[in-house]
Amino acid sequence: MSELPRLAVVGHTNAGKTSLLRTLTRNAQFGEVSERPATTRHVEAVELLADGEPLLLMFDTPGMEDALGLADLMDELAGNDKPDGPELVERFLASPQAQGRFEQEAKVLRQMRASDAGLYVIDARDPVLAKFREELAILARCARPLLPVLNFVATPGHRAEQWRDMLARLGLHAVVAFDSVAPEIDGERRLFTALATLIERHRETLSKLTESRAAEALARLEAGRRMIAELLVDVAALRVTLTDEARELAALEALRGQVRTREDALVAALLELYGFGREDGPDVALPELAGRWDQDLFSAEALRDAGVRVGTGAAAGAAAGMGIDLVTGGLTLGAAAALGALAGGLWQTVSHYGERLGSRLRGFRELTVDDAIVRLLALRGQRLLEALERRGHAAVERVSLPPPDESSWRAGVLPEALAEARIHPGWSAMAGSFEPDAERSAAIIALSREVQIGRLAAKD
Ligand SMILES: Nc1nc2c(ncn2[C@@H]2O[C@H](COP(=O)(O)OP(=O)(O)O)[C@@H](O)[C@H]2O)c(=O)[nH]1
Ligand SMILES: [Mg+2]
Repeated sequence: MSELPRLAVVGHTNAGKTSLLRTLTRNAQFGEVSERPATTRHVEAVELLADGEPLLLMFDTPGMEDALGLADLMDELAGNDKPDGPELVERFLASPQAQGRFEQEAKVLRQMRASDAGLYVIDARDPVLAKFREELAILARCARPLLPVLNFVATPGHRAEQWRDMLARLGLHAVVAFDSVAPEIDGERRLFTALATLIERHRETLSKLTESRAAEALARLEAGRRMIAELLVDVAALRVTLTDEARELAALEALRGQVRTREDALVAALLELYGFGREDGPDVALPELAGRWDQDLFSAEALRDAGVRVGTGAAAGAAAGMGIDLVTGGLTLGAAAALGALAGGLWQTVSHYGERLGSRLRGFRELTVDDAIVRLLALRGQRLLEALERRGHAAVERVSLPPPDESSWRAGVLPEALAEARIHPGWSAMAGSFEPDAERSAAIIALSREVQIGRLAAKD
């Protein structure tokens, strides 16, 4: 195989160099990230893979800390014989100061010389100061193309425009905005496309990298949508027969527990799919989620906040999360509502209905999970998927869910595939009688197309 393109990631301390590499490699564990200055002291290499094949070699470098001091030294070293950029850089690297006071800077320049190009990472919140101009002037002496990357552009009050203006004045017109904590969906593509124009020699490799990583991203999203669809089928198909009257409350609770566990498994699987929290294991995957996710799936608040409307007749039952499917004709909606209330632990209601309920609940009954809960599961899954799509691996805060947006899941007719699942108890992987078949797979595929996130809105 031909030699890989080599890319030095350079810039001021704390600009987000290591963070950028975390996000590009989709590895939240890469390097060490900190708000303290100079956490990266050595050059660290990392490969960027596409389809398992390394296509780009990137180097994390220490921050440039004293550009003004180094500029003075270089002026001194230049003397009167006007060396060109690379000559002057070599002269500096051979000087004693390159082992001493400017050791960090020397590592950066050496890596620039050994690379095909540099990514110059900028904290776009910083005011455009003279020291940055000096830094860029020094880097330019390495005679390597430099692509400025504006980081922190998702932070309000950033100064991206001033930076673009300053960079243009220095002759740097190809500039990309890429926030490593909240990158735009096509941010990576734009970054590598710009890079490909700067490194002509490796244009093909870089476009291959861009294409296969875009394909991978799409495959990941499709897999995520299918995981959500599979959960919906599992839950919709699930039915539990109540045989022991004395234990129906326990059966309700057990069923709810099963559904909660199933949702936890989805969360863990999605986190793993997107390369988050993998090493933490599924047990602690949930605490990565902030805010609303803490709401219990079966709480009325969760339904209300997600905007799931519940028909008035079934309100009490739906709020408690269980619908009752009639197998024998003995139950009325009123009784269903009452049993729902019972599940919700409203004991006054129980005593109120008590006697009548008891006699009416006799015989075969089946518990299924209410449509409202299925809607809620779809909405929560969709929102998590959206959050993961937008999350960079440099992010250190817990996953927070985007605000809910309009969605077909909230109200209206549920997809046909769910109605199918309802009449196929064997389709639920949560049931003892699990019997997957081709129809189940087809239902999951059909359903996955109903799982929508912003990125797809324009396409599907
Ligand atoms: N909000 C936000 N924080 C970031 C971003 N990039 C880096 N950080 C944070 O800024 C700090 C410095 O980042 P780091 O990658 O260590 O910078 P480096 O010294 O250039 O390698 C860390 O606390 C990061 O979590 C970003 O795009 N947005
Ligand atoms: Mg670093």
